[in-house]
Amino acid sequence: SRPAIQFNDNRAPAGRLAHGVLTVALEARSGAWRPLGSDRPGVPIFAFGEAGKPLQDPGPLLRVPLGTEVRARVTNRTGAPLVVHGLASRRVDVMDTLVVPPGQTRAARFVADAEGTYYYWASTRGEGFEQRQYQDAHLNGALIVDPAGATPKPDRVFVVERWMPRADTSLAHNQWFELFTINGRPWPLTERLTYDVGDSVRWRIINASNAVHPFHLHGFYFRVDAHGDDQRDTVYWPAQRRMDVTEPLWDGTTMDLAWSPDRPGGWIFHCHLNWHVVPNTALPPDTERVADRIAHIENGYPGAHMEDHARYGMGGLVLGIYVRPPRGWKPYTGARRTLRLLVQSDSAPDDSTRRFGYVLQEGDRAPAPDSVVVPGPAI
Ligand SMILES: [Cu+2]
Repeated sequence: SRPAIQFNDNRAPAGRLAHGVLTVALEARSGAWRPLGSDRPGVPIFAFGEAGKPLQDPGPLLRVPLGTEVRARVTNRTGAPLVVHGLASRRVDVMDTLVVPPGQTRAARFVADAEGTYYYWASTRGEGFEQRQYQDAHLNGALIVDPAGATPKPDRVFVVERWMPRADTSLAHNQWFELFTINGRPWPLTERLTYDVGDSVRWRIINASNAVHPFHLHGFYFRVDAHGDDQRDTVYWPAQRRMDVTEPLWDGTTMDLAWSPDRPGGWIFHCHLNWHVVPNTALPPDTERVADRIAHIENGYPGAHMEDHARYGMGGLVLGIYVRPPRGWKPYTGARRTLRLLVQSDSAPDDSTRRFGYVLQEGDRAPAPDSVVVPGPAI
């Protein structure tokens, strides 16, 4: 049987760092991935692990100060040729790849020569990053290069990955059964983050999937501090930083962001593409028929109620955040204005398509059922 793949929350760096040298032994092999829970069906995928330790999804975190020499050995137990990208210096035109024949071990030795948020990735089928999916798609690991000579500010590293159930690239079937994960798990199994009001929150997001994800934070602006990919990172100087609530993270790219909660509550950070946050697909042997899956995505799963929407009506790329109230905090008790926002249509029954819009009710009288305001009313 295949070894279980553990989830990697990217807190503990792999390998041994001493005297300016990181020594790490990686292994790639097939493992049992159970992203929906240890008691639910899983699927075999390839994953990286440190030699002699459990496989991890995403792969082991490599984290070193600028200028560190990295000595990485990679053992290939996938049974197929393994091409590893990103275990290389960055300040070159084209990074070296590491080709590891089946059953063999090869070594990469390089200097971490550029500060930033990077990653390494691999494939067994000779596919490029954009074509890679199915069992190769989680052969990813973060590579973080911190400034030299200073203790890095506390941060978190999140690796976004995609899984599709088939090796072919036709979307007709696959798109209904793909899974998007953050550090190996989809919502609602993603890590819950807890902060205090006033905390400085720093995240490094690595999109190791071949899809774009416009990431959106509820409740707060975040500051974009860097953007990059697996080879280049542009760390912004203060005048380049900008405040944002939604930032597209293109295929294979990375970003550093920072924010600070100024009020308590429950919040989420999520991909703003609605089909990346639909309820998670079941995995074989429980996979639904396509028609059932579509019907359930559109109309909800049987037994799912609106009060449980967060658990049963969402999946994929969502992180839950709880901001603790400060000592002595009291909920707002001042005056409240009640608004009723209606979503309705002004289309006639024989129109070819229906137009929906918003209209605001204030006071006792409901607006006409076919009234909408375009664009929606300002609140
Ligand atoms: Cu997305």
